[in-house]
Amino acid sequence: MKEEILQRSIDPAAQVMLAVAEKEHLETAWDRFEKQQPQCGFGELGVCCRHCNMGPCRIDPFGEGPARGVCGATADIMVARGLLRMIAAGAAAHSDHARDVAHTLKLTAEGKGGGYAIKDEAKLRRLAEEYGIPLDGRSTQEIALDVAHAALAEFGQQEGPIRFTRRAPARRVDTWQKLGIDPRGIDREIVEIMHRTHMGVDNDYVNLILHGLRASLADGWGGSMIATELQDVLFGTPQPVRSEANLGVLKADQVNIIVHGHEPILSEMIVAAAQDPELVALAKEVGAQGINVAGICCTGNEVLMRHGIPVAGNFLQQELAIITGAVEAMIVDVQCIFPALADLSSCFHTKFISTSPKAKFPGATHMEFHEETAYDTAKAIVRTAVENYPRRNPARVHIPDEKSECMVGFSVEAILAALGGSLDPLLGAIKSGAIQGIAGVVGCNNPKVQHDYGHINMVKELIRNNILVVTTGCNAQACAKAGLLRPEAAELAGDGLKGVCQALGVPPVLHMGSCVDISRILVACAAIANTMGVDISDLPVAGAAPEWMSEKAVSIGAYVVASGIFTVLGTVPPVLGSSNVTQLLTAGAEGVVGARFAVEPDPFKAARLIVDHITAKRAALGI
Ligand code: NFS
Ligand code: SF4
Repeated sequence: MKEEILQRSIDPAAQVMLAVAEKEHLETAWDRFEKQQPQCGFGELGVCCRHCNMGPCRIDPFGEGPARGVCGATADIMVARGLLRMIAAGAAAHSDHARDVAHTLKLTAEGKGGGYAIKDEAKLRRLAEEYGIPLDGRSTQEIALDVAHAALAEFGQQEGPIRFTRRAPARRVDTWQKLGIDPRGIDREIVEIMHRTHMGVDNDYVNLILHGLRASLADGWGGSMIATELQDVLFGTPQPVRSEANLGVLKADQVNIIVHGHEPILSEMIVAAAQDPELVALAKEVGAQGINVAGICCTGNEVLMRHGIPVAGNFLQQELAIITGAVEAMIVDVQCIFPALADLSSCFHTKFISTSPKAKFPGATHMEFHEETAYDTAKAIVRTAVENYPRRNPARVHIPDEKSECMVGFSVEAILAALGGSLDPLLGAIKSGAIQGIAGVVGCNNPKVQHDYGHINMVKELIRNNILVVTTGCNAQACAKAGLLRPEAAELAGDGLKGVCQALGVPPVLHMGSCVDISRILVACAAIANTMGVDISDLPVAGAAPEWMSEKAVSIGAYVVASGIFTVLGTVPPVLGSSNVTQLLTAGAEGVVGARFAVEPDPFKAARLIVDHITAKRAALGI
């Protein structure tokens, strides 16, 4: 294998496919990344602004050229405003996803949901209680309708707190209130970012960043948490289940369908339709042995956790999946989908099918998906894939052998069940030192760094140091591919963590779901802090996003830090052009919200930062 390919990814399946891509002259994100070099230095530092048409303006980071934009905006202002707009986009993405889930719950409660049902009634009732919705003598449908309305109301709410923020310890809420960052309605906070970052509005970088934290909290404890909770109600709360991950899950003799994107509203129905006897029979008629659904990105995580549907790969493998030549349809909804997939799939028989009215792709086949007719549309989409099977060219099929087993589905409910119904055994293990602490390692891939290298090395290093890792998103898929989500991976952990995992029969790395499910990590941290009678910022916990790329990751990082959790980023955010903003995020924030960011591209050094942080937090707690 060529060194250049080995440098692009540590994943053997990705390496095989990159070699095929090169041989067949197919362009991937890595090639386009190279063509972008050198990337714009102003953009990298965050010191360019296009917020009005007196610009674009930029600031000379070397202090020789202009120090202010036409309006007088400084580097501090540009960097802070740019960061806030990233938070706005990320929070909007998660929260608009949540809105669709709440809408689906509403339609289902009204009997208009085209095939959806309420799968976790107990959770629905718990949520209803939290919202103060009466339960006695009422039908599931009535309760569900009230919960859906209550959730939907939180988007446009003008005053008063977002319900689930009150799951946080009282001291945390108190901090938010004192800082004026206790979020109001979700949409309101996002709109206020757009207002404040308009030309000539908020020009105090501290005031800007504080509002960015407020909007991010509306994502983490609002939009994302609503998405997670209502998805559990509709599709079931994940429980441990075994599956497989990596491109080797594609099958040479079956119709392969990839679901890629984010909202299980679509992928759940595709999974169901792929099991429809009529379509399975059709697959046999066209010469296939069956229909194989596999996931990429977070919608893949959703159906992996709830149905054991295998994962074909993470973010940077979306093109590689098509290059296997064995994919009949790549079905997408929203977020993290390369527009490049249209051209690439046209080099194969693969149908690239878009489904969301919010996300169209030139060159894609658009089969619009609406909740009311969900199952019928899902069937039509799966039928298109099946009918495409005879067009596959077997001479161009390259499915790599690589795949790994995984155990996934560790919702907070599932973790509690594994612990025998109470957090006490976990707290005991933390107090005894068998488990030193907990790290949430999450986030994307990014061609700026070797694919999966940061994810895997950081996670291995942490478990070796007896730090339990909880994971979501594309990190979770990296871990699945690398075999770290198997109970046997406990062998790679330090003795303490290994003992706990072996006693419970769980992996040292717990897959908690998709990126909106980082809300599950918040819920777990809040529950631990409440049980111990401390704030989240007192806990021996940390967060990390070793290969992040998305604006959603910026919102996540912001709400994790604003929740009191030290967070290490592996790729550099566009803030270094302002030493004041950089200083605030990586140091000053500690005195404000009890946590800060660090940036460390080397996963070994980053893991060390986390180990040291956890050691210090343990000492402060006297454990
Ligand atoms: Ni999260 Fe999950 Fe992956 Fe990054 Fe995209 S899929 S929502 S944004 S790339 S982890
Ligand atoms: Fe330039 Fe100010 Fe307009 Fe930004 S807002 S483009 S810095 S004049």
